[in-house]
Amino acid sequence: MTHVALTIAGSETTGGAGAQADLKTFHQLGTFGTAALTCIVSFDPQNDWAHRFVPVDPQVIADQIEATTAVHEIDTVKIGMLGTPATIDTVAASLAERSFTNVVLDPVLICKGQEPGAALDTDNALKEKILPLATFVTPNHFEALTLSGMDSIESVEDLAEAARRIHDTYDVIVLAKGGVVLDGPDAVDVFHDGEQTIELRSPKIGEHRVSGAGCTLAAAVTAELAKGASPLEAARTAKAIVTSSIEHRQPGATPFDAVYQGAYQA
Ligand code: PXL
Repeated sequence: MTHVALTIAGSETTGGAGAQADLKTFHQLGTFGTAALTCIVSFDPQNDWAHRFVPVDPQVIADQIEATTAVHEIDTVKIGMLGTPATIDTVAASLAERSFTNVVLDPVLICKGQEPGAALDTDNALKEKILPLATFVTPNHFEALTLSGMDSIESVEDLAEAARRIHDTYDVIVLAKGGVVLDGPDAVDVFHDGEQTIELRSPKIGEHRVSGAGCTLAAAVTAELAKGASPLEAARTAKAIVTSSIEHRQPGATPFDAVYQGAYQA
């Protein structure tokens, strides 16, 4: 039987990010993908591709999680964009009711198109209610700053320090993403599990962000953990599929391209 992976995430209809990216990643890595949608994002072509954001009714989110966990045996779940404090309360309650072995959190903090005030509430709720339930977290540069409380992250050493602080504060395995933000020829991620700190490197492919890279990384960690990989093995495979997905990116009318997972071979 194929291992099942669940994503609790938003829909990004153009297929680059969100649940769409998660499901493609799950499939490419040989897991049976399922999704509970938390919100629907539609970029606005009349307004510089701003995010139009519509939350899914909290009861409907709870119903989806109830349905898929009743149908399948699921021990590994990814959490992507939640977007509102009410969604966070619902997802936190659903997670607490079921004891998933692996809860992989992509701590999507700020989404363009949201009110800054609402985003702050959401960020705080995510830290208070979801992070304590996570076992593995994948912050980008900005999220690593916010979660570690550091003033700046300018080097791989800083990123490693942030990963250690986040681990020590929240008792989670951390895969912190340097992406294109840190200078240098490589895109560097830092893995830290409380015992070892390991740099994962691949040559940068251009200097531009590609939509869905973060979603793909966390989804790939989720798929690999669902299949029984160790956290470090999962992180290495995740780095490899993200690199491939950026290499094979899909252009569109947006100023950013979108990842494509379909060319990755293990
Ligand atoms: O890449 C972050 C992200 C996650 N989830 C959804 C999104 C986005 C960015 O557009 O729309 C639903």
